[in-house]
Amino acid sequence: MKHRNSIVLMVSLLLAGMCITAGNAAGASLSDDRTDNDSGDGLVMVGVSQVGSESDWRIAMTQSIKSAFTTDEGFYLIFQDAQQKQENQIKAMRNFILQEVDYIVLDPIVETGWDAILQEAKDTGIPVIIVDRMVDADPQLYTCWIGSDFEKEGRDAAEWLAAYLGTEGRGEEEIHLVTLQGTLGSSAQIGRTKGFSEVLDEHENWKMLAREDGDFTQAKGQEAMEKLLERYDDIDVLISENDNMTFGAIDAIQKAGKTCGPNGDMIVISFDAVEAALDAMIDGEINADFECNPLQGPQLLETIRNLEKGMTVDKIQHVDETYFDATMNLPELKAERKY
Ligand code: GZL
Ligand code: ZN
Repeated sequence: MKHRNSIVLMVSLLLAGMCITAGNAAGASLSDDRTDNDSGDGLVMVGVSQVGSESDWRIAMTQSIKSAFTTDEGFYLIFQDAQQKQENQIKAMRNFILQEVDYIVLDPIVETGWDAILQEAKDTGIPVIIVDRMVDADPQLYTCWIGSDFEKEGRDAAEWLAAYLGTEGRGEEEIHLVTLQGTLGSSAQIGRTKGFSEVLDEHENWKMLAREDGDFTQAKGQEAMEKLLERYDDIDVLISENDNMTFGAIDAIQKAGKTCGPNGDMIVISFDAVEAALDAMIDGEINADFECNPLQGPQLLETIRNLEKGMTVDKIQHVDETYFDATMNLPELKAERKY
């Protein structure tokens, strides 16, 4: 892939004020020119449009990308945090096109609204790689997608609950559930809700009382849980579609004078399995947590490397994931994890 040079530098300097960080993982200043590195090739320029910094998971994913795409590895990274606004992502992508980056990486906050900008990138011949969340657009408009199987996460959580209730002798009991949903329309929310619902429908003694939008943040998770606790006095299970909403919900549960976790009034099932959530599980506040692996930087780096060599890459690439529950040796497992 030909590498861009002086136009980029001029345009980059113009964009310096547009809160777009450029340069290598250490965020080298814009004045660093992109002259040849030791190997004599120019640096491969990658523009990344990230959802935001709304959760521990997101911070870990951002770090994974920044530590993969360094100048030592032959890359010039331009990283833009959209503060959870789709219009900021589209603006950033337009800037990347203007700068003639070699690749655009998009983590789309929601699935819809991307056709036009993806077409613009395609028309300029810039490959777009989708990471983490998915777009609802013509697959011809992007090279590949790297991320989690969100529906599997949701199904696995429901199947864990069915097994757990069985061991607790509550397999036939009427079970009252509530759900805190992530950013509505995001593939993580769509997939987790859909996957869980498919198994929910197999248990006629499970009653989903309500689903509330917690937007994947701790504050909104707490607010939504407070509303649910006011509305329902018999909640047996909370399904929370990410750990940060779970942290907010636990505060709301405890403020309401109730308890949660393996020895509590309420079973809590969460998603992401970030470090702070494993701590909460060790403290007995969460029953099970379904991992969503944020360490996608290395797989993204390998994919771009392969594309640079002219190889074709798999259109859909799932990252490996597992789950944790209170029966496991969590301190040991936590020590091995990178996030
Ligand atoms: C999932 C990712 C979600 C996380 C949340 O891949 O898109 O967004 O589960 C994050 O923590 O906000
Ligand atoms: Zn009940």
